Parts: sequence; C-alpha cells; structure tokens
Amino acid sequence: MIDLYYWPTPNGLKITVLLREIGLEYRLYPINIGKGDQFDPEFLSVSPNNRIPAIVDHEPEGGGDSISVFESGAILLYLAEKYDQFLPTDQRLRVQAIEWLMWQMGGLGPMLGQNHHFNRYAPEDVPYATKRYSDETLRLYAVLNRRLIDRDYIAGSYSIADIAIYPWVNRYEWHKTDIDRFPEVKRWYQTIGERPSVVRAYDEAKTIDVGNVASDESRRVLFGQTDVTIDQAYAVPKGSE
Ligand SMILES: N[C@@H](CCC(=O)N[C@@H](CS)C(=O)NCC(=O)O)C(=O)O
Repeated sequence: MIDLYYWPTPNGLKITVLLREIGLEYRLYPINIGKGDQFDPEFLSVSPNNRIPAIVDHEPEGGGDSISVFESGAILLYLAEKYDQFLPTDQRLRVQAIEWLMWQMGGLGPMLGQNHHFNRYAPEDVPYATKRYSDETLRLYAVLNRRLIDRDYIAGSYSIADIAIYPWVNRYEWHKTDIDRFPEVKRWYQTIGERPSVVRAYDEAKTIDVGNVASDESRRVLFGQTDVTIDQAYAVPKGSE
C-alpha cells in the first residue's frame, strides 16, 4: 500500500495519475497547504522541504522498512522503476524520458509557478516579473511544441515525462497562454486528457475542498515563508525536550 501526501495541484496530480495508470491502491492524506498542514512534524518527516507531494511505500521491493520519497519527479521515477512501467526500456528513449522529466522539474514547473504567482496572487502589479515569466512560458511552450512535431508522446510511448508535463499544461488558462498557438501541444494535451486514469485523477481532485487559496491567511502561509518558518516548524515542541 502507498500512502500519498497530496493536494490537488499539478505536482500532486502527477502522482495520482501515475498511481492510477499503474493500477496501484493508495491512501490519500490531504495536506492543506493553504492552512499550513505542510509544516506538521509528521509530514515534514517524509517531506523535509514542506512541499507536496510525498509518498510512503510500505511494501518496498525486497521487503524491509518503508521507503518515503519526496519531490514529484523522484516519486515518478521511483514508481516507474519499481513497477517497470511508463519509462521506456530502450536506453535512448529512456534517457529522453528522463531529460524531459528534468525539463519539467527544473524549467516548466518553476517558471509556470512564478507566472501563476505574478499573474494571479501577487498583491501588486509587477510588470517586469509578469513579462519575464510570461515570456519564459511562451518559450517553454515553443520548445515543447517542437518536441511534439511528428511524435505522439514525448519519448516514444506514453511515459512519466508526459505525466509530469500534462498537469502544468492543464493550467494554460492560469498562465494566460493561447494554446491554439501551439498546435502540437494542443493535440498531445487533448489525447492525454482523454485517458481514463487522467479523467479519474482529475475527478478525485475535484472532491477536495481547497477553500479560498487567495485568502489573506493562505497568502501568509504560502508566500510568507523564510528561514524563520523552517526553524519554527522544526522547533522542538515545549515540554518534549
Ligand atoms: N519540486 C517540487 C515542488 C512541489 C511544490 O511546489 N508543491 C507545492 C504545491 S504544487 C506545495 O506543496 N506548496 C506548499 C508551500 O508552498 O508551502 C515537486 O515537484 O515535488
């Protein structure tokens, strides 16, 4: 059984999609990141970066203690390798799937995250930042569009590279991208969106009440973090010294 620490965001959805594609049972533990659940000691013990998603695999290969994994890209790799699915076996295609997974983790995700921040959440208009991340979003879409010319999927057959990228493209309205400018991305996006596991993962996401993510309380929790936040989160609770 896999425990999944989750919130219905692109990084969370990557994991529910893969778990469903493989057909694995999982227990879902909602971590309300707008309310500060990401600082609970139990969660920090599996995810020291106070970010979802994270998993605990109670039946690791070869037995023994449970294995916990944080960082969505590491989780996708862990599950794909363990179950030998959604990661090509051919060496050339496998490295391409990993390259594009890293591209998502190091580029698309962080840049679109900043785009969403300045386009949706920043309390003031910051034209330099909005332009910087909007331009970078368009550049990344153009890179993806080129990759998908003459290809159904990113690296051979449907893989964890597609699974990682899809939930971010799914937010194209948030990052104010006209998807019609990127026809190959649009075709790929529509094909993946029809997969039963993807549909079910998104249906499951809708069952979680995310509350008002733009509330003052959520903004403070999500956008007010510094080194002090981390020190406080890890502080030994009074009386337990
Ligand atoms: N690189 C990380 C990013 C994870 C991440 O940013 N998660 C967000 C939700 S999508 C989160 O947990 N935010 C909580 C916070 O900012 O405190 C991954 O891919 O797992």
